[in-house]
Amino acid sequence: SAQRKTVKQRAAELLEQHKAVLVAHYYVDGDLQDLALETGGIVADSLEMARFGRDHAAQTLVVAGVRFMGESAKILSPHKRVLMPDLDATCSLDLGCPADEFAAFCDAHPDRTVVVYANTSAAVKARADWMVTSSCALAIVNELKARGEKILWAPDKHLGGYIQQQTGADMLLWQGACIVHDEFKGLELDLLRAQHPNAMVLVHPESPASVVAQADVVGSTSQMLKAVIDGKAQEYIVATDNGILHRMRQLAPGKTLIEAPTAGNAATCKSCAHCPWMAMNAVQGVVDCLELGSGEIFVDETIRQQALGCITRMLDFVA
Ligand code: CIZ
Ligand code: SF4
Repeated sequence: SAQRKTVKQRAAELLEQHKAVLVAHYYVDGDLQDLALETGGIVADSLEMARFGRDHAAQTLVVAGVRFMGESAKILSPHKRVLMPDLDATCSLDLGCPADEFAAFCDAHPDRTVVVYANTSAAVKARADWMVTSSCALAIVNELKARGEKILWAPDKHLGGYIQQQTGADMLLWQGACIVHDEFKGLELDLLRAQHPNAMVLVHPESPASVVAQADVVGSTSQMLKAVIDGKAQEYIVATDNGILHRMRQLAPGKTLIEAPTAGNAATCKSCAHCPWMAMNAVQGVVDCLELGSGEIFVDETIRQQALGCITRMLDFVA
C-alpha cells in the first residue's frame, strides 16, 4: 500500500534536494534534534552550531534555534543561504539589549573592553570587542583580566555575576536575564536535593546565584551533557531548558534525570523549564522554509563585518 510520507520524511527529502544541512540547538523539539542527526546535521550549543555551519560544505543552512543563532551563522557564512523554521523565535536576552541603548552604555564607558554573550543581535555584536558563549566566557574573561582590562559585560546579569565572582575581574554588568533560567529557585532546589542526596546537580550559569551556588557542575549545555555521560552518579538534577533531556537520555541511557524546580508550573508560567521561542521550531517549519524559501536571515553588510570581528576573536581564542 502506498504509504503517506511523514512530515519528518518530507523534511529529510527536502534537505537532500536543496543540499541543505540542519543545525539544531539542544533546546528544540526532540523530533527536530533527531532529524538533524539522521540527515548529517548537528545538535549542539550555540558555539558548536556556529562552527559547524561555517565549516560545512552545504550552501543552505537551516538553523533550528533562536534568531541570534541564525544571525551568527550568516555573519560567519555570508555566501550561504541561512533559513530558520520561524523567524519570530527570539530570546529575552537579545530583546532586553536593544542596540541603541547598548551603544549609549558603551559610549558612557569608553575605558572598558566590551564583552557580549552570543545571545545578542548582530547590531549589538557589531559594537563589541569580544563575543563569548557560556563554554568559553570564563577563559576569555580570565585572559582579559590578566591583561589588566576592565570589562563592560552584556546582557546576562546572572552569567556576568558568576564570571565576575569566579575571576575577580572588574566587570560592569548590563541587567538582562533569560526568562527560562531566571525561574529556577534556590530554596526549592535545596529541598529537592534533600530528597535526592546522591544526585549530582548540574546548573547553567544563566541561573540565579542561589541556584548556581548549589551546583556540582556549572557549565554550558555541552558541558552539562558531558557531565551526565561521564558522571559516576546515577541521578542528575538538571537546571537548564528541559529540551536537553532528550539528548541526555539518548547519550546516557539508564541514568535518572530530574528537572530542577521552578516556582511556577506550565499552567502559571510560560517560560518555566522550556523556552517559548525554542518551542516555535518544528519539523513542519523545516519543510516550510525549504519549500517556500521563507525564513531567510539577512544581516546588513556593514554590521556583519563589524560583528564578525568579535566572533572571530572568540573562535581564534578557543581554537
Ligand atoms: O540558553 C541558551 O540560549 C543557550 C544555552 C545557548 C547556547 O549557548 O547554547
Ligand atoms: Fe534566550 Fe533563555 Fe530562550 Fe536561551 S533559553 S534562547 S537564553 S530566552
